[in-house]
Amino acid sequence: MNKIADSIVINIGSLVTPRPHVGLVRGKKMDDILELNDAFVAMRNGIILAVGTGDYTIHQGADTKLIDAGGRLVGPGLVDSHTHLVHYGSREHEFEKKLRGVPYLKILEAGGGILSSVKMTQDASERQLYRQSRHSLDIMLKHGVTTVEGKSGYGLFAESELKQLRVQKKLNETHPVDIVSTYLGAHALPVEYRDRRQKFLDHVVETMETVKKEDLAAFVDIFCEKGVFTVEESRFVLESAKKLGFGLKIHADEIEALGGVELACELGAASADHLMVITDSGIEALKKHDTVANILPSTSFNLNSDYAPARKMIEADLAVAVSSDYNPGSSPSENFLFTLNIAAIHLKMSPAEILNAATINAAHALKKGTQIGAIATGYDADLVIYDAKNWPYVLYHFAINHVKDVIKKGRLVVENQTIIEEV
Ligand code: IZC
Ligand code: ZN
Repeated sequence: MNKIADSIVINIGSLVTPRPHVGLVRGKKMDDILELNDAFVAMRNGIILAVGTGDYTIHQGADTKLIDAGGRLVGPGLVDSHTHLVHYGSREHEFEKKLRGVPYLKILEAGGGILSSVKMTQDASERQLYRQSRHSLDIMLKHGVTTVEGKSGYGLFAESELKQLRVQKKLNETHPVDIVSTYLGAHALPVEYRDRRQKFLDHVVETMETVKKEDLAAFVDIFCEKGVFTVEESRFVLESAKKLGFGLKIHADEIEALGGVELACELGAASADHLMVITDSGIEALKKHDTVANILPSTSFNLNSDYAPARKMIEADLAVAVSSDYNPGSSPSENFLFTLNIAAIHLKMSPAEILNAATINAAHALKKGTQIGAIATGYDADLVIYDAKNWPYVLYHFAINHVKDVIKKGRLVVENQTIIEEV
């Protein structure tokens, strides 16, 4: 086998990664990562060729480019596995209402919340959506995110749902960050369908068929929540998605626990997301399945609400991921590192647990755990060089962007906090 690299990151003071080729990382094992000092990463054709310590020269040929990490920290590209990336406008007009204590679901019930973003997104052109979302992706990349999941759900009806997903496809093709798309037509019930719920769900399933035909999404998701969609409605949508060959996700136990987590496990969903008010029965179900428990602590921070019981979940041997939930309502920030700061302070997760949660387990939540989420031979060469000496420092020194450089599929795309290469 050819051992000569296109490029090698050298002089890595501390390299941190989930242990290579471990699969989904559950329970106690989440507190274990691999740390190498004086390390290098050799890359060829966008893939990691070798990871080691000391002498790297067996991988060096006449044309090999050396990237000097200057003794800094290097980790895997971060995977943000739950966002509502593509939407138009923002919701600061509801911010004061929220601060005065009006609950999230009350704002939605009054036709605001998700439904105000729906109106803005329906009215926006593809170009407007592309520009706003591209700006968000730039911020994410500069904060170390190299793969992001993005949901539709601000169109509700076929035309604008497909518009969102097409914009996302174009972004995926034209931006260094990889985007995994999820169809979330069942994000809210349009006001005009309040007395015809099943009719709307039929429309969601019909749209799903077009999404499949045009290959616009890998996953289907639903907002299973009191006042939004019931468990039975979720079953109808997710079973239809499964028949069409989609991977499954669910928004569950965010405000009230209805049984969405148990449903996700029964149907073999890749992840169940939110879980702020998860019950013992939900934890039992996740224990027996490979459905990833995807926690979104920025949302708890922003809504000033409960945090998912991460410690209890890890003690129960679950596989936990952490995501930003970036969206214009409950989590309006693309700063994934800040999400990880919150995971440390409020979820009380250890630095090692957070690294596994934001890389390999997040990758498994996207069914990509054998391709991204670790610095290991054969994985995509997605790396972050931090202006820091060690990983705990990044979590401790909060609300700061410690990312210096980002390498995506072997190419330097962020240098000194500036995006230098487009696709
Ligand atoms: O726009 O409020 N929770 N969906 C479910 C969201 C939050 C996004 C939003
Ligand atoms: Zn969400």
